[in-house]
Amino acid sequence: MSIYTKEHNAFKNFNIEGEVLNLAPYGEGHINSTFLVETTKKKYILQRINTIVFKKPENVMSNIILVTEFVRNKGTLTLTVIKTNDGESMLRTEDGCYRVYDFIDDSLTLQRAETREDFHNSGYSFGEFQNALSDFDASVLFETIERFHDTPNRYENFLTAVKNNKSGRLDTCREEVKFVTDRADTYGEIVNGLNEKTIPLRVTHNDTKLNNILMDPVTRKGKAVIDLDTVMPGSMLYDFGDSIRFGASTAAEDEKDLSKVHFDIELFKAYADGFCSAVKDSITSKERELLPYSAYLMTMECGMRFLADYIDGDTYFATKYPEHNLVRCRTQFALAYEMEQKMDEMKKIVDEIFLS
Ligand code: ADP
Ligand code: GN1
Ligand code: MG
Repeated sequence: MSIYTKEHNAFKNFNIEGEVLNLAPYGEGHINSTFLVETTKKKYILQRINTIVFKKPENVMSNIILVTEFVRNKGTLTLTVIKTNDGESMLRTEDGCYRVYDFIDDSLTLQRAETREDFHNSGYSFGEFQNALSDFDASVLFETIERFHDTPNRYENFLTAVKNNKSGRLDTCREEVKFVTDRADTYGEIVNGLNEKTIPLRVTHNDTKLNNILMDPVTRKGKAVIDLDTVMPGSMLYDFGDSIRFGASTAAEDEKDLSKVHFDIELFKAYADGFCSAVKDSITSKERELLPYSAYLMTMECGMRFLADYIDGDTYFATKYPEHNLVRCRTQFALAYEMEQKMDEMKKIVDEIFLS
């Protein structure tokens, strides 16, 4: 019998075609447990939703059903939720909440852009995804994670983690903690702008890592935007900044050798070109001005989240070894530091994009 018996048992409750041939872990997400299931007829994605992160998974599924129906009606390829035999969008079992999607075949998940063109294309697709949601009624959406990109609030939570030092690891990361506290006065611009309404609130993806988009292996263009758990009202700047954080690095998010981790300004330019060409008709001058800053901010925010989780004892992000979150936060801080040095160059690139 397979070691994934619980997952097999859960999968049987969904309205699937064929008999299961294989079920195995899949992908490199940090939040949900993802499995590829091959049946005699088709392939599916089975996920156990992380209910520590998503406290109300039924709200997540309600958002996903609404958003996918909306964009599908506009002709966009998107996730297809497979219902349970009882017609529900997820299954609650003793070991957690499961959902099933159709596997989107003939697609690539990139952990790193292989060429600048790949990254440019992902920027265009994330921009287009936002356009597709521009007339979506945000009031029907649940906030699946409260204050998800509220960086000042993330900073407060970070300070609480430092104060409590639950894992006793604080002495192993004093330098990293100082890197975050030294920059305390830089975290508020987007949240303040949203509150003061100088930055528009839009429906955004909020987790625009390169591995949250499926690419066409032939054309190398974005095929489908996935991982829709955090689609919520937010700022376009979150989507832009988070993509740069993950994708404009010369190394993996968990590279241990920091001499390999650099912020690649050419990749920044490629993504900015793609994203801005998609949102050129809707982006405001304030948003334009803050694009470079958003890259820095999302990188600092993610770094402080990794570090807080390390200090808390790894309760949020999936980790493969005890220092994994510490290694991750170091890459983020290395990138944020280089972004600080290159801020003027980034601004010039954005200005040139809008002049051309
Ligand atoms: P997490 O929230 O843990 O990041 P994701 O929903 O992003 O989980 O899924 C993890 C990975 O599984 C993705 O990066 C992608 O490679 C793959 N994946 C998820 N859904 C699909 C799908 N419907 N078709 C093909 N691949 C998928
Ligand atoms: C998580 O789900 P995944 O792996 O695509 C996280 C993001 C972080 C990212 C860091 C719901 O993204 O916010 O930026 O890890 N998602 C959630 O890699 O917290
Ligand atoms: Mg993901």
